Amino acid sequence: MTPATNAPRTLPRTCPLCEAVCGLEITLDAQGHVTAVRGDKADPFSRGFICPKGATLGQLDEDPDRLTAPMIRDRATDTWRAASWAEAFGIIRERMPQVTGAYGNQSAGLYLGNPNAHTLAGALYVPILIRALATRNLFSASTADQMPKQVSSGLMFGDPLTVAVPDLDRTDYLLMLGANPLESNGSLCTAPDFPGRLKALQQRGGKFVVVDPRRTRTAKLADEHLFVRPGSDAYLLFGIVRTLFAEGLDTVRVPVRGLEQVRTAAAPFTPEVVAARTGVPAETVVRLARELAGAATAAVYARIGTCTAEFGTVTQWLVDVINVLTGNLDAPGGAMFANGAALGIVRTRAFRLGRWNSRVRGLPEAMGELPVATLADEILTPGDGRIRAMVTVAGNPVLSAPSGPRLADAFASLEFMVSVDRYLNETTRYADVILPPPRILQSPHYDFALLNFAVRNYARYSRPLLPLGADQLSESEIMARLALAITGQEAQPGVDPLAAVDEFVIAGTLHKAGMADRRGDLLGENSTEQRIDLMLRLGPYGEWAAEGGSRPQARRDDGVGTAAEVGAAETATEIGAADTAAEVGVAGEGTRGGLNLQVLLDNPHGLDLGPLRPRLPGLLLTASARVELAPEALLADVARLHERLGDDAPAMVLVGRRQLRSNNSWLHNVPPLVGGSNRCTLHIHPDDLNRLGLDGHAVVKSAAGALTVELEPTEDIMPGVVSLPHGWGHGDSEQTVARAHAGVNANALTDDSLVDAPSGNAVFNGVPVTLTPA
Ligand SMILES: Nc1nc2c(c(=O)[nH]1)N[C@H]1C(S)=C(S)[C@@H](COP(=O)(O)OP(=O)(O)OC[C@H]3O[C@@H](n4cnc5c(=O)[nH]c(N)nc54)[C@H](O)[C@@H]3O)O[C@H]1N2
Ligand SMILES: Nc1nc2c(c(=O)[nH]1)N[C@H]1C(S)=C(S)[C@@H](COP(=O)(O)OP(=O)(O)OC[C@H]3O[C@@H](n4cnc5c(=O)[nH]c(N)nc54)[C@H](O)[C@@H]3O)O[C@H]1N2
Ligand code: SF4
Ligand SMILES: [Mo]
Repeated sequence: MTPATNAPRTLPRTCPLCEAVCGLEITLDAQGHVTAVRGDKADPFSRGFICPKGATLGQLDEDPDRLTAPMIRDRATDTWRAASWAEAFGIIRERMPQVTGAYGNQSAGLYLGNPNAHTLAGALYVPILIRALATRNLFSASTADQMPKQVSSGLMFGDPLTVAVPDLDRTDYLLMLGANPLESNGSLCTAPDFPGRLKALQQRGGKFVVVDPRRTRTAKLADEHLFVRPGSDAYLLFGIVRTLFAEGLDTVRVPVRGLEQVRTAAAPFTPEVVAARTGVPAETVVRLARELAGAATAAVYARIGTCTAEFGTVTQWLVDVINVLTGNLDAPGGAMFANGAALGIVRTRAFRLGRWNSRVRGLPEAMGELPVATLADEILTPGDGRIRAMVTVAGNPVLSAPSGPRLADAFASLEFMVSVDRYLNETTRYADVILPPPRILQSPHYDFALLNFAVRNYARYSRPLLPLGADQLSESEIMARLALAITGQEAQPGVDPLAAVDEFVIAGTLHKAGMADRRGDLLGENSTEQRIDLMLRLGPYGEWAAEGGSRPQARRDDGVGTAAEVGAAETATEIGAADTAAEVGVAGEGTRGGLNLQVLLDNPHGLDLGPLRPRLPGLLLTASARVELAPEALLADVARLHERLGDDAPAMVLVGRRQLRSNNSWLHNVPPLVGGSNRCTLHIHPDDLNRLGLDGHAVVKSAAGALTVELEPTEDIMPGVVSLPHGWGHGDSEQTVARAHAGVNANALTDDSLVDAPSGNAVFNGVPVTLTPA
């Protein structure tokens, strides 16, 4: 049971702050205040690892500036007051239907931020909100992040959630581009203690190479670091692909289609040609190809530095092309597919891209979402289908989306806006109503999304460590009530709206699995837990795996999908609710059966489910039942990539950087996390500093905007490149600590008119800028 606040105690709980999913041990005093946070040594996956953010989770959770009651803004005076839940939902129930009644469903927009990939509410209850809004104007942080990887995976494997991760603990050779896991702790590669895992790779005689325009902490640990010109990774990878073919080093071990088209596409990108564009010498390109092919096992891994770039999707595609050509896709020590324990969406049809397009710029839909880079256009451009009301959930796009200040103007012009958020911040300040979730430690936790991208199969469930207060709603219940309110409905007396959602999903899922009579078997102290129990039982390690939804037939049936996806528009952020379906038959392959909620409750420090196992071809959802090595949508962009070869490189370009003690925009109010090295400065090479006659501060100008920034000269960046962290710019914030360490909004410089063509993803890296003395 969820413990009552009574005595000092130490309890295990998963850290919800980043993709490393570390197990923590949290000590609470009798009043429920956090007195200590340590890494959980008994967790078989994270084995006691913790970072400075996890260690200060208590301070974050009890931040005096966090919102503890719903807030309502008076538009006339632009002032806020605390309100009851009844009043807050009452306003939404009145105003939202007025807007959608007058202008139609498309006049409502939804933006889902990053923490939705970490919260249970984001995974299980955001789908009901999406369904209630019934709008195509659906946006998320995914298109400022990993959408290129999902699009390339969708096109190659038939499912955008079938994302290959490096088999970190077994690989002999890792080529890592545009990632800095020593500070980020890893992404689309769930690996607690990523630094320790990299050191272990080296200790067992392996090698890892980092490609980054900055000499990061990860680059310093690496056996080799290569500077690369921002935005040019696709050229580098094509140079490797071409070399693999030219030297007969290609060893394809999985069923593929399109090998000859890839060979043809790669032909123009000789090591010499790509060297000129990337800054990586031709002989190094050749050597990388030989090393990748020659290593007993090898993996290429490319993350956000390469996603948020103009050729993001082509780059992500080439990563997996190399993994295929070197025989390392789906092989131990190579790039493999995790198998999360909770069954989610059972997809039955191959991924399709661009089923519809955005109204203003005609940008393609991907996974049911439109690019956040066109959100401001959709709000500001008059015409039918214009967005006039927004809901944001756990997002701060004014600081995180390209052309952030333009988005702020757009939000200011809305007729109505609701935000679900812990803080009154740069985005939520434009809302009419803010609905705050309770404390982190009052929320249950299961990583529905991230465990599908883990380097080991693993599961861990944490019950809330503290009960809800009388005046609090769980974030799950906020979603259920919000879904009702935006459609003008009110919870019926005596009906629990959250339980009603759960019953609907449970009944549908059981029916689909032909197990309608098993409702009474589900464990859990509430309907949310019963849903989790059902997802675990039907998942690949589950008690009911052989009987229910994860039978092979589930893949081939009528395309309706399980009720676990009821209401789930197929969004990337809903990766939470979704496992890739393909769990199919895995329970029969000697994995641990019998999993249910009780097993996880009995193992509160987490349960190891073994190393990654080969999953092809069963996982493939492509019509050809092969890996599509040369998707047409990507070959079209290769033509564009080729045309760009001749372009003059801009003299100075901007890239981002993540900081160990930040988390995008929202941890800057925790005193131990700001100051010292965690400041918003522009890294610049001393040669550039001198050449441009700069000192102290400079004005940085791009096509989108200008900022005055503090300069921090460092040899650890390529000449011709400057780097500014994102998530800062808290000058007007109500968060007192953050305001004192305000910094500037890097996304005042990034340009929402630029996107990666196939995925519509934002471009944050390689932005042309000029610098002048301040
Ligand atoms: N401490 C901390 N951890 C975080 C976050 C945080 O804000 N702070 N954010 C979380 C989130 S939301 C995510 S998505 C993950 C991201 O995790 P990572 O993908 O590891 O992200 P970064 O640390 O930003 O590393 C990206 C690297 O790409 C480099 N880069 C920039 N442009 C290029 C380019 O054109 N080519 C190449 N090859 N490299 C380039 C940058 O210099 C940078 O070192 O981190 C998560 N973890
Ligand atoms: N220039 C540049 N821009 C970038 C990036 C970059 O590398 N460079 N990285 C991009 C990436 S990878 C990402 S993921 C995006 C992030 O983009 P966003 O998700 O829009 O931004 P965050 O700063 O993560 O905002 C998270 C919000 O959620 C709130 N929050 C925290 N916990 C909870 C919770 O439990 N429930 C609710 N309801 N709210 C909560 C916080 O208060 C905050 O307002 O930024 C992108 N922007
Ligand atoms: S690495 Fe990530 S998950 Fe682990 S303690 Fe730090 S913030 Fe939490
Ligand atoms: Mo992200």
